[in-house]
Amino acid sequence: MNPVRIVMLLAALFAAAAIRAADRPNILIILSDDMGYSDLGCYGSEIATPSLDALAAGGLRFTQFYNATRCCPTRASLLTGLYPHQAGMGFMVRKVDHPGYAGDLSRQAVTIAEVLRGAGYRTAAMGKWHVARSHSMQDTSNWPLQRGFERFYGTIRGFGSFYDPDTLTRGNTFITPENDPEYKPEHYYYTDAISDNAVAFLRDTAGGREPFFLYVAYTAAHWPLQAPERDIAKYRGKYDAGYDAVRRARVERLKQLGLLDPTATPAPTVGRWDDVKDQAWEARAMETYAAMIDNMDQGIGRIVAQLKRDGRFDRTLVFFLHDNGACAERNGRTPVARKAPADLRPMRPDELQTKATPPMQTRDGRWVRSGPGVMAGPADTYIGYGEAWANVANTPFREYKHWVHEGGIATPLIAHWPAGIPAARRGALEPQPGHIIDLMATCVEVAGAAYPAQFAGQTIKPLEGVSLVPALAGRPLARAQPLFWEHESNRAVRDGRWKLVAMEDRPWELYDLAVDRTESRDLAAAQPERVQAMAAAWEAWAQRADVLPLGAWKPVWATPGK
Ligand SMILES: [Ca+2]
Repeated sequence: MNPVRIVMLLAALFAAAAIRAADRPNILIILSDDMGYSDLGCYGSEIATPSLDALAAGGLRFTQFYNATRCCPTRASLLTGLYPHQAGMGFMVRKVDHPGYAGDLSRQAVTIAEVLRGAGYRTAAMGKWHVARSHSMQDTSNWPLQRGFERFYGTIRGFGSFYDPDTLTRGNTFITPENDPEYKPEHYYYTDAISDNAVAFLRDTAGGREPFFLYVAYTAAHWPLQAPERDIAKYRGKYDAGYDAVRRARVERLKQLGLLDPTATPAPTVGRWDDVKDQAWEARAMETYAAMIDNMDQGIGRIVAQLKRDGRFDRTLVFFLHDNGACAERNGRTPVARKAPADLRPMRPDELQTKATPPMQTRDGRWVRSGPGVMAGPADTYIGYGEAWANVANTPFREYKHWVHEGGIATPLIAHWPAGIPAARRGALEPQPGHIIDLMATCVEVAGAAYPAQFAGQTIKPLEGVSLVPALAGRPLARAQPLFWEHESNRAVRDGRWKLVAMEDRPWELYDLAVDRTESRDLAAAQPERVQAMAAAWEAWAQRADVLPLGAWKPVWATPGK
Protein backbone atom coordinates (compact mmCIF):
# COMPACT_ATOMS: atom_id res chain seq x y z
CA MET A 1 0.00 0.00 0.00
CA ASN A 2 1.38 3.41 -0.86
CA PRO A 3 2.11 5.91 1.93
CA VAL A 4 -0.69 8.29 0.89
CA ARG A 5 -3.26 5.52 1.18
CA ILE A 6 -1.88 4.53 4.59
CA VAL A 7 -2.15 8.13 5.82
CA MET A 8 -5.72 8.37 4.45
CA LEU A 9 -6.65 5.08 6.10
CA LEU A 10 -5.17 6.16 9.42
CA ALA A 11 -7.00 9.50 9.17
CA ALA A 12 -10.28 7.63 8.55
CA LEU A 13 -9.61 5.36 11.52
CA PHE A 14 -8.87 8.32 13.78
CA ALA A 15 -12.02 10.05 12.57
CA ALA A 16 -14.10 6.96 13.33
CA ALA A 17 -12.54 6.71 16.78
CA ALA A 18 -13.25 10.40 17.39
CA ILE A 19 -16.91 9.92 16.41
CA ARG A 20 -17.18 6.93 18.69
CA ALA A 21 -15.62 8.97 21.49
CA ALA A 22 -18.15 11.75 20.86
CA ASP A 23 -20.96 9.19 20.87
CA ARG A 24 -20.03 7.89 24.26
CA PRO A 25 -22.69 9.12 26.66
CA ASN A 26 -22.14 11.01 29.86
CA ILE A 27 -23.28 8.90 32.79
CA LEU A 28 -25.09 10.27 35.84
CA ILE A 29 -26.04 7.87 38.63
CA ILE A 30 -28.24 9.39 41.32
CA LEU A 31 -28.75 7.39 44.50
CA SER A 32 -31.14 8.27 47.32
CA ASP A 33 -30.93 7.01 50.89
CA ASP A 34 -33.49 4.99 52.87
CA MET A 35 -36.49 5.56 50.62
CA GLY A 36 -39.48 3.31 49.96
CA TYR A 37 -40.62 1.81 46.68
CA SER A 38 -43.64 4.12 46.30
CA ASP A 39 -42.06 7.41 47.46
CA LEU A 40 -41.82 8.99 43.98
CA GLY A 41 -44.78 10.43 42.10
CA CYS A 42 -44.04 8.20 39.12
CA TYR A 43 -44.05 5.17 41.48
CA GLY A 44 -47.35 6.03 43.20
CA SER A 45 -46.48 8.68 45.78
CA GLU A 46 -48.36 11.78 46.90
CA ILE A 47 -44.93 13.46 47.30
CA ALA A 48 -44.18 15.96 44.49
CA THR A 49 -41.24 14.72 42.42
CA PRO A 50 -41.75 16.49 39.05
CA SER A 51 -38.07 16.29 38.03
CA LEU A 52 -37.91 12.52 38.49
CA ASP A 53 -41.39 12.09 36.99
CA ALA A 54 -40.16 13.93 33.87
CA LEU A 55 -37.12 11.64 33.62
CA ALA A 56 -39.47 8.66 33.92
CA ALA A 57 -41.82 10.05 31.25
CA GLY A 58 -38.91 10.58 28.87
CA GLY A 59 -37.22 7.30 29.76
CA LEU A 60 -37.99 3.98 31.40
CA ARG A 61 -39.12 2.81 34.81
CA PHE A 62 -37.82 -0.60 35.84
CA THR A 63 -40.45 -2.27 38.00
CA GLN A 64 -38.33 -5.11 39.43
CA PHE A 65 -34.98 -3.54 40.16
CA TYR A 66 -33.04 -4.44 43.31
CA ASN A 67 -30.45 -3.02 45.68
CA ALA A 68 -28.54 -4.79 48.48
CA THR A 69 -30.80 -3.64 51.38
CA ARG A 70 -28.42 -1.33 53.26
CA CYS A 71 -26.21 1.69 52.73
CA CYS A 72 -22.69 0.17 52.68
CA PRO A 73 -23.45 -3.11 50.88
CA THR A 74 -25.44 -1.34 48.16
CA ARG A 75 -22.83 1.36 47.58
CA ALA A 76 -19.98 -1.17 47.42
CA SER A 77 -21.95 -3.37 45.02
CA LEU A 78 -23.17 -0.52 42.82
CA LEU A 79 -19.70 0.99 42.50
CA THR A 80 -17.94 -2.32 41.69
CA GLY A 81 -20.42 -4.55 39.85
CA LEU A 82 -19.75 -7.29 42.42
CA TYR A 83 -21.91 -8.63 45.23
CA PRO A 84 -21.30 -6.67 48.45
CA HIS A 85 -19.24 -9.36 50.20
CA GLN A 86 -16.95 -9.73 47.18
CA ALA A 87 -16.25 -6.00 47.50
CA GLY A 88 -15.48 -6.42 51.24
CA MET A 89 -18.77 -4.97 52.39
CA GLY A 90 -21.21 -7.69 53.43
CA PHE A 91 -21.88 -5.73 56.59
CA MET A 92 -20.88 -2.16 57.38
CA VAL A 93 -17.66 -0.13 57.64
CA ARG A 94 -16.47 -1.96 60.75
CA LYS A 95 -13.45 -4.20 60.71
CA VAL A 96 -14.28 -7.87 60.83
CA ASP A 97 -11.58 -10.49 60.30
CA HIS A 98 -13.20 -11.99 57.21
CA PRO A 99 -12.71 -10.89 53.59
CA GLY A 100 -16.45 -10.60 52.95
CA TYR A 101 -16.92 -8.30 55.93
CA ALA A 102 -13.64 -6.37 56.00
CA GLY A 103 -15.56 -3.09 56.19
CA ASP A 104 -13.41 -1.39 53.56
CA LEU A 105 -13.88 -1.35 49.78
CA SER A 106 -11.74 -4.21 48.47
CA ARG A 107 -8.72 -3.65 46.23
CA GLN A 108 -9.68 -6.81 44.33
CA ALA A 109 -12.59 -4.70 43.09
CA VAL A 110 -12.56 -1.65 40.82
CA THR A 111 -15.03 1.20 40.93
CA ILE A 112 -16.96 2.44 37.90
CA ALA A 113 -14.94 5.66 38.26
CA GLU A 114 -11.63 3.78 38.11
CA VAL A 115 -12.73 1.98 34.93
CA LEU A 116 -14.24 5.02 33.20
CA ARG A 117 -11.44 7.38 34.17
CA GLY A 118 -9.08 5.00 32.44
CA ALA A 119 -11.34 5.24 29.38
CA GLY A 120 -11.07 9.04 29.29
CA TYR A 121 -14.06 10.08 31.37
CA ARG A 122 -14.07 13.01 33.77
CA THR A 123 -15.26 11.68 37.14
CA ALA A 124 -16.83 13.16 40.26
CA ALA A 125 -18.67 11.95 43.35
CA MET A 126 -21.01 14.17 45.33
CA GLY A 127 -22.66 13.14 48.59
CA LYS A 128 -22.43 10.07 50.76
CA TRP A 129 -19.45 7.72 50.38
CA HIS A 130 -19.79 5.17 53.24
CA VAL A 131 -17.54 2.45 51.82
CA ALA A 132 -14.32 3.41 53.66
CA ARG A 133 -13.49 2.14 57.13
CA SER A 134 -11.37 5.19 57.93
CA HIS A 135 -13.26 8.31 58.97
CA SER A 136 -9.97 10.07 59.66
CA MET A 137 -7.81 12.25 57.41
CA GLN A 138 -4.89 10.14 58.67
CA ASP A 139 -6.00 7.40 56.27
CA THR A 140 -7.77 8.51 53.11
CA SER A 141 -6.67 5.46 51.10
CA ASN A 142 -10.22 4.36 50.36
CA TRP A 143 -11.81 7.80 49.99
CA PRO A 144 -13.27 8.81 46.61
CA LEU A 145 -10.17 10.55 45.21
CA GLN A 146 -8.20 7.35 45.78
CA ARG A 147 -10.94 5.25 44.12
CA GLY A 148 -11.15 6.87 40.69
CA PHE A 149 -12.94 10.14 41.33
CA GLU A 150 -11.25 13.39 40.35
CA ARG A 151 -13.53 15.48 42.47
CA PHE A 152 -15.41 14.83 45.70
CA TYR A 153 -17.71 16.89 47.86
CA GLY A 154 -19.65 15.02 50.50
CA THR A 155 -19.48 12.90 53.62
CA ILE A 156 -17.42 9.83 54.40
CA ARG A 157 -19.82 8.66 57.14
CA GLY A 158 -23.31 7.39 56.38
CA PHE A 159 -25.49 9.81 58.33
CA GLY A 160 -25.47 13.02 60.35
CA SER A 161 -27.01 16.47 60.62
CA PHE A 162 -28.21 17.96 57.33
CA TYR A 163 -27.17 21.39 58.62
CA ASP A 164 -23.72 20.39 59.85
CA PRO A 165 -22.69 16.95 58.58
CA ASP A 166 -19.96 15.06 60.39
CA THR A 167 -17.01 14.13 58.07
CA LEU A 168 -18.00 16.80 55.54
CA THR A 169 -15.17 16.64 53.01
CA ARG A 170 -13.93 18.46 49.94
CA GLY A 171 -11.35 16.41 48.09
CA ASN A 172 -9.37 14.77 50.89
CA THR A 173 -9.91 17.52 53.47
CA PHE A 174 -12.51 17.88 56.21
CA ILE A 175 -14.38 21.16 56.05
CA THR A 176 -17.33 22.79 57.78
CA PRO A 177 -20.28 24.44 56.04
CA GLU A 178 -18.75 27.75 57.10
CA ASN A 179 -15.13 27.36 56.01
CA ASP A 180 -15.58 25.76 52.58
CA PRO A 181 -13.54 27.88 50.15
CA GLU A 182 -15.70 26.87 47.15
CA TYR A 183 -19.30 26.82 48.33
CA LYS A 184 -20.85 29.56 50.42
CA PRO A 185 -24.67 29.40 50.38
CA GLU A 186 -26.75 31.80 52.43
CA HIS A 187 -28.44 28.91 54.25
CA TYR A 188 -26.61 25.59 54.33
CA TYR A 189 -28.62 22.39 53.80
CA TYR A 190 -26.75 19.21 52.82
CA THR A 191 -29.16 18.05 50.11
CA ASP A 192 -28.95 21.47 48.43
CA ALA A 193 -25.17 21.41 48.83
CA ILE A 194 -24.92 18.04 47.05
CA SER A 195 -27.11 19.32 44.19
CA ASP A 196 -25.23 22.61 43.92
CA ASN A 197 -21.82 20.92 43.88
CA ALA A 198 -23.02 18.51 41.18
CA VAL A 199 -24.17 21.50 39.11
CA ALA A 200 -20.78 23.18 39.67
CA PHE A 201 -18.97 20.08 38.35
CA LEU A 202 -21.18 20.08 35.25
CA ARG A 203 -20.58 23.79 34.70
CA ASP A 204 -16.82 23.35 35.09
CA THR A 205 -16.63 20.49 32.57
CA ALA A 206 -19.19 21.83 30.09
CA GLY A 207 -16.72 22.98 27.46
CA GLY A 208 -14.56 19.84 27.53
CA ARG A 209 -14.42 17.10 24.92
CA GLU A 210 -14.43 14.27 27.44
CA PRO A 211 -17.65 12.64 28.64
CA PHE A 212 -18.28 12.56 32.39
CA PHE A 213 -19.26 10.03 35.02
CA LEU A 214 -21.01 11.77 37.91
CA TYR A 215 -22.15 9.85 40.99
CA VAL A 216 -24.61 11.83 43.11
CA ALA A 217 -25.39 10.03 46.37
CA TYR A 218 -27.93 11.96 48.41
CA THR A 219 -28.47 11.27 52.11
CA ALA A 220 -32.13 12.18 51.64
CA ALA A 221 -34.27 10.77 53.13
CA HIS A 222 -32.21 9.00 55.84
CA TRP A 223 -32.87 10.10 59.44
CA PRO A 224 -32.55 12.62 61.03
CA LEU A 225 -35.67 14.08 59.43
CA GLN A 226 -34.51 17.62 58.69
CA ALA A 227 -35.64 19.96 55.91
CA PRO A 228 -36.07 23.66 55.20
CA GLU A 229 -39.34 25.00 56.60
CA ARG A 230 -40.52 26.23 53.16
CA ASP A 231 -40.36 22.65 51.84
CA ILE A 232 -42.13 21.20 54.89
CA ALA A 233 -44.88 23.83 54.56
CA LYS A 234 -45.99 22.25 51.24
CA TYR A 235 -46.93 19.06 53.11
CA ARG A 236 -48.61 20.55 56.15
CA GLY A 237 -51.77 18.60 56.90
CA LYS A 238 -51.12 16.10 54.11
CA TYR A 239 -50.62 13.20 56.53
CA ASP A 240 -53.26 14.04 59.12
CA ALA A 241 -55.47 11.16 57.98
CA GLY A 242 -52.79 8.67 59.06
CA TYR A 243 -51.00 5.61 57.81
CA ASP A 244 -53.77 3.55 56.28
CA ALA A 245 -55.32 6.39 54.26
CA VAL A 246 -51.96 7.23 52.63
CA ARG A 247 -51.24 3.54 51.96
CA ARG A 248 -54.61 2.93 50.34
CA ALA A 249 -54.14 5.95 48.05
CA ARG A 250 -50.69 4.68 47.08
CA VAL A 251 -52.02 1.20 46.30
CA GLU A 252 -54.63 2.74 44.00
CA ARG A 253 -52.04 4.84 42.17
CA LEU A 254 -49.65 1.87 41.87
CA LYS A 255 -52.45 -0.07 40.19
CA GLN A 256 -53.36 2.84 37.90
CA LEU A 257 -49.71 3.21 36.88
CA GLY A 258 -49.44 -0.50 36.06
CA LEU A 259 -46.87 -1.03 38.83
CA LEU A 260 -49.09 -3.35 40.86
CA ASP A 261 -51.32 -6.15 39.65
CA PRO A 262 -54.99 -5.28 40.37
CA THR A 263 -55.40 -8.64 42.11
CA ALA A 264 -52.31 -8.25 44.34
CA THR A 265 -52.57 -8.44 48.11
CA PRO A 266 -50.69 -5.46 49.57
CA ALA A 267 -48.74 -6.09 52.78
CA PRO A 268 -50.82 -5.28 55.86
CA THR A 269 -50.78 -1.77 57.32
CA VAL A 270 -48.57 -1.42 60.40
CA GLY A 271 -49.84 0.79 63.21
CA ARG A 272 -53.32 2.12 63.97
CA TRP A 273 -53.59 5.89 63.54
CA ASP A 274 -56.40 6.09 66.11
CA ASP A 275 -54.01 4.62 68.70
CA VAL A 276 -51.35 7.28 68.11
CA LYS A 277 -51.18 9.54 71.16
CA ASP A 278 -49.44 12.50 69.52
CA GLN A 279 -50.73 12.57 65.95
CA ALA A 280 -49.32 16.05 65.31
CA TRP A 281 -45.78 14.82 66.12
CA GLU A 282 -46.20 11.73 64.01
CA ALA A 283 -47.66 13.63 61.03
CA ARG A 284 -44.89 16.23 61.23
CA ALA A 285 -42.28 13.46 60.88
CA MET A 286 -43.82 12.31 57.60
CA GLU A 287 -44.30 15.91 56.39
CA THR A 288 -40.57 16.44 56.92
CA TYR A 289 -39.67 13.18 55.19
CA ALA A 290 -41.75 14.25 52.19
CA ALA A 291 -40.02 17.64 52.21
CA MET A 292 -36.59 15.97 52.16
CA ILE A 293 -37.58 14.03 49.03
CA ASP A 294 -39.17 17.13 47.48
CA ASN A 295 -35.97 19.12 48.09
CA MET A 296 -33.86 16.37 46.52
CA ASP A 297 -36.13 16.39 43.48
CA GLN A 298 -35.73 20.17 43.18
CA GLY A 299 -31.95 19.65 43.19
CA ILE A 300 -32.21 16.97 40.51
CA GLY A 301 -34.21 19.52 38.53
CA ARG A 302 -31.27 21.97 38.79
CA ILE A 303 -28.84 19.25 37.65
CA VAL A 304 -31.05 18.43 34.65
CA ALA A 305 -31.42 22.15 33.84
CA GLN A 306 -27.63 22.52 33.80
CA LEU A 307 -27.29 19.54 31.44
CA LYS A 308 -29.86 21.11 29.14
CA ARG A 309 -28.11 24.49 29.28
CA ASP A 310 -24.86 22.81 28.27
CA GLY A 311 -26.54 20.90 25.43
CA ARG A 312 -25.55 17.58 27.03
CA PHE A 313 -28.89 16.28 28.30
CA ASP A 314 -29.67 14.07 25.28
CA ARG A 315 -26.20 12.48 25.45
CA THR A 316 -26.41 11.72 29.16
CA LEU A 317 -27.50 8.35 30.51
CA VAL A 318 -29.20 9.07 33.83
CA PHE A 319 -30.04 6.41 36.41
CA PHE A 320 -31.96 7.13 39.60
CA LEU A 321 -32.48 4.57 42.37
CA HIS A 322 -32.64 4.03 46.15
CA ASP A 323 -29.88 2.33 48.19
CA ASN A 324 -32.37 0.31 50.27
CA GLY A 325 -36.01 0.26 51.25
CA ALA A 326 -37.63 2.51 53.81
CA CYS A 327 -36.12 2.44 57.30
CA ALA A 328 -38.03 1.17 60.34
CA GLU A 329 -35.21 1.90 62.81
CA ARG A 330 -36.15 3.69 66.02
CA ASN A 331 -33.40 6.29 65.83
CA GLY A 332 -34.59 9.69 67.02
CA ARG A 333 -37.80 8.31 68.50
CA THR A 334 -36.69 7.89 72.10
CA PRO A 335 -35.71 10.83 74.31
CA VAL A 336 -32.01 11.51 74.75
CA ALA A 337 -31.59 11.35 78.49
CA ARG A 338 -28.64 13.71 78.78
CA LYS A 339 -29.51 17.32 79.53
CA ALA A 340 -27.98 20.24 77.66
CA PRO A 341 -24.61 21.17 79.15
CA ALA A 342 -24.34 24.61 80.72
CA ASP A 343 -21.41 25.73 78.58
CA LEU A 344 -23.04 25.55 75.11
CA ARG A 345 -21.48 28.07 72.74
CA PRO A 346 -21.43 28.72 68.98
CA MET A 347 -18.80 26.74 67.10
CA ARG A 348 -15.96 28.54 65.37
CA PRO A 349 -16.29 28.62 61.52
CA ASP A 350 -13.45 26.10 61.16
CA GLU A 351 -14.49 23.91 64.10
CA LEU A 352 -15.38 20.47 62.75
CA GLN A 353 -18.58 18.72 63.76
CA THR A 354 -17.46 15.50 65.43
CA LYS A 355 -20.91 14.09 66.24
CA ALA A 356 -23.28 12.29 63.91
CA THR A 357 -25.99 11.63 66.51
CA PRO A 358 -27.13 13.24 69.78
CA PRO A 359 -25.91 14.19 72.29
CA MET A 360 -24.73 17.03 70.05
CA GLN A 361 -25.19 20.73 69.43
CA THR A 362 -25.89 22.94 66.44
CA ARG A 363 -23.25 25.23 64.97
CA ASP A 364 -24.93 28.21 66.58
CA GLY A 365 -24.81 26.61 70.02
CA ARG A 366 -28.25 25.05 70.50
CA TRP A 367 -28.79 21.62 72.02
CA VAL A 368 -30.17 19.02 69.58
CA ARG A 369 -33.43 17.52 70.84
CA SER A 370 -34.82 14.08 70.11
CA GLY A 371 -37.81 11.90 70.91
CA PRO A 372 -41.59 12.25 71.29
CA GLY A 373 -43.00 15.75 70.99
CA VAL A 374 -39.97 17.23 69.22
CA MET A 375 -41.22 18.56 65.88
CA ALA A 376 -38.92 17.35 63.07
CA GLY A 377 -37.28 19.69 60.60
CA PRO A 378 -34.94 22.27 62.15
CA ALA A 379 -31.23 21.86 62.90
CA ASP A 380 -31.82 21.37 66.64
CA THR A 381 -34.03 18.31 66.14
CA TYR A 382 -33.13 14.66 65.52
CA ILE A 383 -36.18 12.56 64.65
CA GLY A 384 -36.89 9.33 62.78
CA TYR A 385 -40.29 8.25 61.48
CA GLY A 386 -40.35 4.64 62.68
CA GLU A 387 -41.94 1.47 61.41
CA ALA A 388 -45.47 2.64 60.60
CA TRP A 389 -44.42 5.38 58.17
CA ALA A 390 -41.70 3.11 56.77
CA ASN A 391 -44.49 0.64 56.00
CA VAL A 392 -46.30 3.45 54.16
CA ALA A 393 -43.15 4.39 52.22
CA ASN A 394 -42.69 0.75 51.20
CA THR A 395 -46.28 0.30 50.01
CA PRO A 396 -47.21 -2.32 48.79
CA PHE A 397 -44.32 -4.46 50.07
CA ARG A 398 -43.34 -6.28 53.27
CA GLU A 399 -40.39 -5.53 55.57
CA TYR A 400 -37.77 -2.80 55.43
CA LYS A 401 -34.12 -1.82 55.04
CA HIS A 402 -31.91 -4.68 56.40
CA TRP A 403 -34.30 -7.45 55.26
CA VAL A 404 -34.36 -9.02 51.83
CA HIS A 405 -38.10 -9.31 51.39
CA GLU A 406 -39.27 -6.88 48.69
CA GLY A 407 -39.66 -3.97 51.13
CA GLY A 408 -35.94 -4.10 51.83
CA ILE A 409 -34.51 -4.56 48.33
CA ALA A 410 -37.03 -3.40 45.71
CA THR A 411 -36.16 0.03 44.31
CA PRO A 412 -37.37 2.20 41.50
CA LEU A 413 -34.86 2.48 38.69
CA ILE A 414 -35.46 5.36 36.31
CA ALA A 415 -33.31 5.27 33.17
CA HIS A 416 -33.23 8.33 30.91
CA TRP A 417 -31.13 8.60 27.75
CA PRO A 418 -32.72 10.19 24.65
CA ALA A 419 -29.78 9.20 22.45
CA GLY A 420 -29.94 5.58 23.60
CA ILE A 421 -33.55 4.69 24.44
CA PRO A 422 -35.78 4.28 21.37
CA ALA A 423 -38.47 6.97 21.18
CA ALA A 424 -41.23 4.33 21.13
CA ARG A 425 -40.05 3.05 24.53
CA ARG A 426 -40.16 6.36 26.34
CA GLY A 427 -42.42 6.38 29.35
CA ALA A 428 -42.59 2.57 29.32
CA LEU A 429 -42.33 0.18 32.26
CA GLU A 430 -39.52 -2.38 32.05
CA PRO A 431 -40.41 -5.56 33.95
CA GLN A 432 -37.16 -7.53 33.66
CA PRO A 433 -35.52 -8.04 37.05
CA GLY A 434 -32.30 -6.09 37.44
CA HIS A 435 -29.78 -5.54 40.24
CA ILE A 436 -27.22 -2.91 41.20
CA ILE A 437 -24.46 -5.35 40.09
CA ASP A 438 -25.68 -4.51 36.55
CA LEU A 439 -24.72 -0.84 36.62
CA MET A 440 -20.97 -1.48 36.18
CA ALA A 441 -21.60 -3.77 33.20
CA THR A 442 -23.91 -1.16 31.69
CA CYS A 443 -21.40 1.67 32.14
CA VAL A 444 -18.61 -0.46 30.67
CA GLU A 445 -20.70 -1.20 27.59
CA VAL A 446 -21.96 2.30 26.82
CA ALA A 447 -18.53 3.83 27.48
CA GLY A 448 -16.82 1.32 25.21
CA ALA A 449 -14.53 0.55 28.14
CA ALA A 450 -13.08 -2.78 29.26
CA TYR A 451 -13.63 -4.33 32.68
CA PRO A 452 -10.09 -5.12 33.81
CA ALA A 453 -8.68 -8.48 34.93
CA GLN A 454 -5.83 -6.60 36.63
CA PHE A 455 -5.82 -3.11 38.13
CA ALA A 456 -3.12 -1.31 40.11
CA GLY A 457 -1.20 -4.54 40.56
CA GLN A 458 -4.20 -6.49 41.87
CA THR A 459 -6.21 -9.30 40.32
CA ILE A 460 -9.76 -8.05 39.97
CA LYS A 461 -12.71 -10.36 40.63
CA PRO A 462 -14.83 -11.16 37.57
CA LEU A 463 -17.85 -8.95 36.97
CA GLU A 464 -21.12 -10.34 38.35
CA GLY A 465 -23.73 -8.18 36.61
CA VAL A 466 -25.01 -7.97 33.04
CA SER A 467 -25.45 -4.87 30.90
CA LEU A 468 -28.90 -3.26 31.03
CA VAL A 469 -28.47 -1.89 27.50
CA PRO A 470 -30.67 -4.59 25.87
CA ALA A 471 -33.47 -3.78 28.33
CA LEU A 472 -33.35 -0.12 27.28
CA ALA A 473 -34.39 -1.28 23.81
CA GLY A 474 -36.91 -3.82 25.12
CA ARG A 475 -34.74 -6.85 24.47
CA PRO A 476 -33.98 -9.66 26.94
CA LEU A 477 -31.03 -9.32 29.31
CA ALA A 478 -28.22 -11.84 28.94
CA ARG A 479 -28.46 -13.02 32.55
CA ALA A 480 -27.46 -16.65 33.07
CA GLN A 481 -27.44 -16.71 36.87
CA PRO A 482 -30.10 -16.07 39.53
CA LEU A 483 -29.80 -12.94 41.70
CA PHE A 484 -28.63 -13.39 45.29
CA TRP A 485 -28.75 -11.51 48.60
CA GLU A 486 -27.37 -11.84 52.10
CA HIS A 487 -27.33 -9.23 54.84
CA GLU A 488 -27.29 -9.86 58.60
CA SER A 489 -28.21 -13.50 57.87
CA ASN A 490 -31.26 -12.47 55.85
CA ARG A 491 -31.04 -14.48 52.63
CA ALA A 492 -32.70 -14.53 49.24
CA VAL A 493 -32.34 -15.83 45.72
CA ARG A 494 -34.42 -14.78 42.73
CA ASP A 495 -34.52 -17.02 39.68
CA GLY A 496 -36.96 -15.80 37.04
CA ARG A 497 -40.38 -15.53 38.60
CA TRP A 498 -39.40 -17.45 41.75
CA LYS A 499 -38.00 -15.96 44.93
CA LEU A 500 -36.73 -17.93 47.91
CA VAL A 501 -36.29 -15.74 50.98
CA ALA A 502 -35.55 -16.21 54.68
CA MET A 503 -35.30 -13.91 57.65
CA GLU A 504 -32.29 -14.61 59.89
CA ASP A 505 -32.46 -18.23 61.12
CA ARG A 506 -36.07 -18.81 60.12
CA PRO A 507 -37.06 -21.29 57.37
CA TRP A 508 -37.09 -20.48 53.68
CA GLU A 509 -40.24 -18.97 52.18
CA LEU A 510 -41.06 -19.39 48.49
CA TYR A 511 -42.98 -16.89 46.36
CA ASP A 512 -44.10 -16.77 42.75
CA LEU A 513 -43.46 -13.09 42.08
CA ALA A 514 -45.13 -13.27 38.66
CA VAL A 515 -48.48 -13.49 40.43
CA ASP A 516 -47.56 -12.52 44.00
CA ARG A 517 -45.08 -9.65 43.99
CA THR A 518 -46.05 -8.68 47.54
CA GLU A 519 -44.94 -12.04 48.98
CA SER A 520 -48.31 -12.84 50.50
CA ARG A 521 -48.62 -16.60 49.74
CA ASP A 522 -45.73 -18.79 50.89
CA LEU A 523 -45.47 -21.83 48.60
CA ALA A 524 -42.50 -23.47 50.37
CA ALA A 525 -44.53 -26.32 51.86
CA ALA A 526 -46.22 -27.03 48.51
CA GLN A 527 -43.00 -27.08 46.46
CA PRO A 528 -40.23 -28.70 48.55
CA GLU A 529 -38.15 -29.69 45.50
CA ARG A 530 -38.01 -26.13 44.19
CA VAL A 531 -37.09 -24.91 47.67
CA GLN A 532 -34.30 -27.46 47.88
CA ALA A 533 -32.89 -26.60 44.45
CA MET A 534 -32.97 -22.85 45.03
CA ALA A 535 -31.51 -23.20 48.52
CA ALA A 536 -28.66 -25.23 47.03
CA ALA A 537 -28.05 -22.48 44.48
CA TRP A 538 -27.95 -19.94 47.29
CA GLU A 539 -25.47 -22.09 49.29
CA ALA A 540 -23.19 -22.42 46.27
CA TRP A 541 -23.25 -18.66 45.73
CA ALA A 542 -22.64 -18.01 49.43
CA GLN A 543 -19.62 -20.33 49.30
CA ARG A 544 -18.03 -18.62 46.32
CA ALA A 545 -18.99 -15.01 47.15
CA ASP A 546 -17.34 -14.71 50.62
CA VAL A 547 -20.69 -14.81 52.42
CA LEU A 548 -20.18 -17.79 54.74
CA PRO A 549 -20.15 -18.39 57.63
CA LEU A 550 -23.38 -16.56 58.40
CA GLY A 551 -22.89 -14.21 61.30
CA ALA A 552 -19.21 -13.58 60.53
CA TRP A 553 -20.23 -9.93 60.16
CA LYS A 554 -20.80 -9.44 63.87
CA PRO A 555 -18.27 -6.78 64.84
CA VAL A 556 -15.68 -8.08 67.27
CA TRP A 557 -16.37 -5.31 69.78
CA ALA A 558 -19.92 -6.61 70.16
CA THR A 559 -18.75 -10.06 71.23
CA PRO A 560 -19.34 -10.60 74.97
CA GLY A 561 -16.15 -10.63 77.00
CA LYS A 562 -14.11 -8.66 74.44
CA1 LIG B 1 -29.48 3.69 53.17
